[in-house]
Amino acid sequence: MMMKKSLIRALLTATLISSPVLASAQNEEAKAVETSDAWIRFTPGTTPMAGYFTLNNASDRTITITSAESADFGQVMMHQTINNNGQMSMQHMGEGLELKAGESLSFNPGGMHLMLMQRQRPLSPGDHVSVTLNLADGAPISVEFEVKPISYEGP
Ligand SMILES: [Cu+2]
Repeated sequence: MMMKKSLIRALLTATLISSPVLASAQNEEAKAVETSDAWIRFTPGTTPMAGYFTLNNASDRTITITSAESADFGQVMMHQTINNNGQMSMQHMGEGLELKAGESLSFNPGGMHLMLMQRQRPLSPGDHVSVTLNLADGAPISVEFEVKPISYEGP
């Protein structure tokens, strides 16, 4: 009986420790911002790659993403694809991306994307890349991306 109880307690503790909610409990802002469907479209060689994901601000206040960075890339920028009469170009999004309370935002092919430049190690489809989103007010948010084949169209 005693052994059973302690086993259950150990299992409960293990579950709690691995919970992402508790892991970010020290950081209310990160806890309230959810990211999902994070993927990177693979490109060969040293060509920059684009990263896509969805952000959901479940908190009760506006957050501002000021920049993004990754140990696997020399530079990460937030870009917006612009379609000017069929002429596609990209624009740096500047100093801050604001997300109001309760708002969701998707980075998608043809729209906003993370421009991942100067890769620091060889990457292949199936690899995982961690990107940090820096906030104007609050601790940074870490997002795990999966590298997908060139032909991948999105989740
Ligand atoms: Cu770009």
